Amino acid sequence: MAVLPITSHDLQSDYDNAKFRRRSAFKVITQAVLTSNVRRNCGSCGVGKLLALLMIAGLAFLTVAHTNSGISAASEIVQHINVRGEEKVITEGHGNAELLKRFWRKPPRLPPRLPPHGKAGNNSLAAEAHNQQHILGSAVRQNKVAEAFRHAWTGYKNYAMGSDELMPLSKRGVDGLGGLGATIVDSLDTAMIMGLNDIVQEAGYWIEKKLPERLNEKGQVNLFETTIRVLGGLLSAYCLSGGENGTTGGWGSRTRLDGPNPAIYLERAQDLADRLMVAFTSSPTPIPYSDVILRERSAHPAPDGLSSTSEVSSLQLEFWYLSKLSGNPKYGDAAMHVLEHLKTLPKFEGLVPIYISPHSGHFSGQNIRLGSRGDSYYEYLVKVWLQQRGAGHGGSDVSYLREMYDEAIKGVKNRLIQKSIPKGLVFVGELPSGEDGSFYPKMDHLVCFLPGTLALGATRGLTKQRAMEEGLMTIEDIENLKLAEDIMKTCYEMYSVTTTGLAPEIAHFHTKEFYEDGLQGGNKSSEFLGDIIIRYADRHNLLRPETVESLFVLHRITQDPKYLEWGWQIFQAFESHTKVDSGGYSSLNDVTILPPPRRDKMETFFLGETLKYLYLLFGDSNVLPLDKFVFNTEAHPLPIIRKGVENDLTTQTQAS
Ligand code: DMJ
Repeated sequence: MAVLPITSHDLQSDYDNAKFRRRSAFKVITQAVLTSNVRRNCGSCGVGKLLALLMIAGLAFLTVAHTNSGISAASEIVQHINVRGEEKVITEGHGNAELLKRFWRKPPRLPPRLPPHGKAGNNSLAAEAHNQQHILGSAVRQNKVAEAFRHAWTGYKNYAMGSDELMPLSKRGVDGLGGLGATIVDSLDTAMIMGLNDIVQEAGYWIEKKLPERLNEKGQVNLFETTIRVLGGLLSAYCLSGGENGTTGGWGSRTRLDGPNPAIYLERAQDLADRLMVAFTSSPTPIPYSDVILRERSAHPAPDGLSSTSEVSSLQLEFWYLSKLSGNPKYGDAAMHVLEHLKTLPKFEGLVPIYISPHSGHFSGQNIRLGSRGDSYYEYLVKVWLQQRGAGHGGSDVSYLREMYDEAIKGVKNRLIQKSIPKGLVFVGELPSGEDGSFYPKMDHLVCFLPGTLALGATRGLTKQRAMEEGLMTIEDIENLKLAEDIMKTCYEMYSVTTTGLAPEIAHFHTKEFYEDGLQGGNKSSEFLGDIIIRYADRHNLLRPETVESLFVLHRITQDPKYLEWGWQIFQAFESHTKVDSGGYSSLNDVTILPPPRRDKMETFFLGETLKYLYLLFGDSNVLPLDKFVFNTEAHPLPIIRKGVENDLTTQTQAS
């Protein structure tokens, strides 16, 4: 029997013709018979005519049944969208019923796509309608991210409240960061931004009641981790809850926040910082020791005697802001002294080795990279400059930071950027043996902070459009923004190339000099399978934020809607593969196989950073505007201080 084709074109025409009317099943059948190919074909075929009519009637019945299944069908569809936004073939061999169901399934309702910037058309009504649709789609996505945050928090609260991290598979807590309830403090400002007041209260009251005894009793912590996660989290909570006056608005929130008096957050921050200060004061050089015993107020170098370059240079946003809030310059002085010292050290085209000795004050070893132990050195050069350039540190000029940053980025472009083969992904490699050694095409996922940092540096947090209009961008800025977009694409492809749609911890890139066979990501439909090499030891995913962080910044700055789609795909992949039914999300041991084996840990930065950046990505760009706030390296927003408002920092968070 000849199967009569009903093409998507036919279906589309019917839909278009009946846009504003619901049509009955009877009309569907009669119209199909009278107007479609069926009528023409059936004219010359008696048996065929009968079979065709029966088939159409059957299909119409399925349509009605499908329509009636309403919400459940819609949610089923959502589950069947794979990470590239296409319909997924669920399993092979589902038989005719499944085929018919799929054939008649409405196209999945993806949140609306924006047209490329500036192409919305001249019709302002159409543009407004489009805008409304976009806002709606964004709200749906933001809700999904907020639900994910609640799921993560609930798992933590049920099984690990008060511990640093949740082990979601064994349903217990673990103190991997010194025992200060790191997940609580890291999560608090995310809950504030999402307007989840019950969580704000739970976290806030824990900080009020329990954190003091932890600070008194707990032992060893890492200076950097504690500063970025705990000190940064407390300071940001203080800022977002409106400081002493307790009113919000200036950062874009419309929600009144509950929880303790915000002054508590500042008090806890100062108590913590007073204990951490010993890392600076007991070192013989401006380079702080890496470890602090909080209850003893003593500090120690790491076992090998060295500090990480990124760690000693990523404390300044937090300590400096604390000085401004408390009126005590000692915090900012100590932290800024590190950068002033780093300025004097010899570098290689602005690039620096990943270790530094607190004993000698000099860099140690040759290893240069923007991945682990190097990353946030480059990030803080530009962020501290942005934070303080309008205010000055004790009247001093911070333009040296911008100069160090500009020089470093030139070095990155000269020495660390290459293109993969065959498809030409722009990636950032390493110089493990320093300036005289060879280039190594390895890129940590951590390096994916760089697109966001480059974009921030290029426009100073303004949109590209505004920065261009105001003539603020140099040729170099424009080049850097282009580089940001190229590396962003590579970071996205590191997700897209794997079977799960999630990135590995480390990727290697195929170049003329370097190739390893048989180590591909597993997504057969990716055109970059041959470019990205994923070694077995590097296939884990720790729920890290860097890629979505950069997507957020790049979307704010370029307003290119593709970044929304990329972020949504990544979020869906996290949902599909890392969500644990009983609560929380787990890291993965291997992103290239299905189902991916899980790792029993939910890192604090999944709540503090990853979900926060995703939420902000899909939201209104007036919330925490990037020319007024700078995010520390753990995604805690701190205000950019301007001259004239130094004595009243809360004005920035209160003026709506
Ligand atoms: C976070 O603690 C911070 O983003 C840090 O700068 C790098 N590592 C993690 C997230 O991956």
